[in-house]
Amino acid sequence: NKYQSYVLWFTGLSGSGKSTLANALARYLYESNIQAYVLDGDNIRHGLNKDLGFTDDDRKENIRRIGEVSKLFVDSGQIVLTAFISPFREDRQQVKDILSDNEFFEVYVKCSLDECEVRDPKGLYKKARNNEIKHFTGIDSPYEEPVNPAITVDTESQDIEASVKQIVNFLLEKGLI
Ligand code: GGZ
Repeated sequence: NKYQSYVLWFTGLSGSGKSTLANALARYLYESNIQAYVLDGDNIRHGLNKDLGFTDDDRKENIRRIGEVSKLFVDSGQIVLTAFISPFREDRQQVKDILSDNEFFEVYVKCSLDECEVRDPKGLYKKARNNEIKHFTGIDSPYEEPVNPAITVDTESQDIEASVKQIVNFLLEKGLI
């Protein structure tokens, strides 16, 4: 990549659209000849982190490892897009702290719990409401909203394409692409 390396750290509830958005942005960048790599549950929780579940401690360890992996990608010259709930402020801050100032940008994928529950793409909220899944984020496990994210995209009021455009504009303004 001829561009600076950094992490765009997507955070938000299950069903808010983090993975969809990160993948749509990666496709957009690819078409602009900018390489980016997406880290999400599919390639991390099924592999490196398959020993981890969803207790607070496991989520902390999940995010810590993802932070370290992201740092390695950044050191190797990549733009990294991460899509994890990452519910705890402290854990996101910890990732920010192991990277340089211009290497970590928090993207808050904002969508109300009500809307995420209506979407319920995998039927997990329903299971959580029925006590078939424990420690589900937003139901019986907390989500701490970002205090000062680099960018907030409201996926409840705008479609994915508009959110991609919003992030692309942010990247252009900051000289990151
Ligand atoms: C939250 C859970 C849970 C519980 C399984 N709580 O919508 P999804 O399915 O595809 O995304 C969710 C994903 C969350 O994993 P993360 O690694 O992003 O979480 S964290 O950052 O908090 O470590 C959901 C599924 O895993 N899932 N059980 N109890 N999400």
